[in-house]
Amino acid sequence: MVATAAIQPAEAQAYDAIVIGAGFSGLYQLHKLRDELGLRVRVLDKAGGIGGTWYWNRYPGARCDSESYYYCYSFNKEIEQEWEWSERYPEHSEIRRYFDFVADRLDLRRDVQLSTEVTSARFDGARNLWLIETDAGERFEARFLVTAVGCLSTANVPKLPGLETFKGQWYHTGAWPLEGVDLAGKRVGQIGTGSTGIQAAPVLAEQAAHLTVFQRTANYSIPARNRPMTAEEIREIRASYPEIWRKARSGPNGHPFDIPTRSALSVSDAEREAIFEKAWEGGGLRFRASFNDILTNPAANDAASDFLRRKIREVVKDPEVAERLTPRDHGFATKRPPIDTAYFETFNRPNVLLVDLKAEPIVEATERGIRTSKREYELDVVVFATGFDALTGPLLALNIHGENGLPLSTAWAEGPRTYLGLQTPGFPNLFTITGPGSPSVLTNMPIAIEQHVDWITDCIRHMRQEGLERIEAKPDATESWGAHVNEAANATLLPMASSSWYLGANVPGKPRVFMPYAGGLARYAGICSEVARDGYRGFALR
Ligand code: NA7
Repeated sequence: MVATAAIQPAEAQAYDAIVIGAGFSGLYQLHKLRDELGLRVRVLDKAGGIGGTWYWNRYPGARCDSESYYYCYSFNKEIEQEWEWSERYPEHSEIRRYFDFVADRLDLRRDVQLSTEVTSARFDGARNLWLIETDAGERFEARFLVTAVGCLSTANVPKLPGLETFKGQWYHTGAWPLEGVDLAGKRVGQIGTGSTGIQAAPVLAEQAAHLTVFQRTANYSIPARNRPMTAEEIREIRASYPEIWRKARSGPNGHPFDIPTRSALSVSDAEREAIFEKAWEGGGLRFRASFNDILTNPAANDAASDFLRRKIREVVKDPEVAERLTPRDHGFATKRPPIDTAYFETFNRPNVLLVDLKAEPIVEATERGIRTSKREYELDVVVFATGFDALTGPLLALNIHGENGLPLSTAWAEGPRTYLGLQTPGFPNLFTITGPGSPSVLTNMPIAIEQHVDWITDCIRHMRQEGLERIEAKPDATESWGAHVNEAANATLLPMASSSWYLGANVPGKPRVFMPYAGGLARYAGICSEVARDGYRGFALR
């Protein structure tokens, strides 16, 4: 008789910490835990390269909306002084080169395991360890699990009936083929006019024979005014970094802008117009900082929105097209404000057509293209610029189970519940970098990421010094934090944009909860520091 041995699961590899994600957060977290605390750390990422969101977002026109000189790490003087950005806003490939530079400089690659998707993570309460499994059947165990999966990394591809019958190609912008897509001579249909669609449309229109833009919600946009950096600017920026980082950390959004103390209503109409005009000419997200109350005072917001609507009419030659491109259902910046390079100008091109989905909703995809309630549009390529299952999507995709097998999807059935966006009750030793309930997507991300990684590192250092094995958010602290997150959102106009992804409104069936913390990054960082100083108030440690 031949004994058949049962297939044994792979033996678990032991680490102090497993970090999921190799973008800004994961790489910095690796550096801090490994090089400062001396921990054994493994970073796992399903991508074939480092860079997180910038590994995946390679669609035509993809670049960052934060300016390059502060869309980067601030923790390392040498990196800060040696790296040189070529343009005001970094293009996706340049950001990947920056990651390569950082990874080589800090010797990070040897602890980063790529092309490895985490399929589950389970907490073993008896041993206070996380057990992590991957798509290759590997198993890891670690005291700490840190998710560094980004906030906008789970593609939202609408369930379009008939898509499987479409004979052309379709792509989501957030999973753009590495080798690129040759659009020459093609009829392209782009669905979505958020930040991504607004960046992509002008470039798609140049590359393709014809572009049809399917717009559900008209959007505001500020010209980016991208340009090469001059040697003089680079010198000045390098010399001013201490001040740049001080401003970025002391402001509400992690941008090093001077926020004026004036209200949009405290100046005459002519002065207000001149200030908006100057900000428009300067370009970029700074427009939002023209006055201090654009996001809190409806009349101030109306003034900004009205200015931007007039700009659309000035740029777009066909008045009917201009009207369809004009947002009327939400105020400026209540949804994430895009910035652009010749977006509205694109609709003056003879090879671009705007389809207003409010007037003719999409019914289905067909073999030849897309059919709306009015007609069929023949297309060779469909580009879904339809955004992401933001903030919670990437975390829920990890199949995380906490104490007693509690699924994260159950704990968050009514929307995310976190303490400080860092932890969820029932999930000890799990830290979420820029998780829901933290300022995250309302900020210039690297600054928010560094604040979180520093806090998590200090917390783990503290636990090791004190011989503690477990930290868990308390339910009552979580409830009060949730109430404070709501209160902070309701003090702004942000919850008023009913179709916003900040609220989860872009994903059918997702609970409507305002997810990021709108109370400002500086205030938030102060709260986190206080909590730590107060013996990690609101957390149970043992
Ligand atoms: P966004 O900002 O969520 O934009 C997605 C766009 O796609 C938006 O115009 C949506 O219209 C549209 N959309 C989504 N689903 C559909 C369906 N089913 N049919 C038609 N149109 C649809 O994502 P982005 O990628 O542009 O930007 C995300 C962030 O990435 C950005 O804010 C930066 O932080 C970086 P809607 O407005 O929901 O009516």
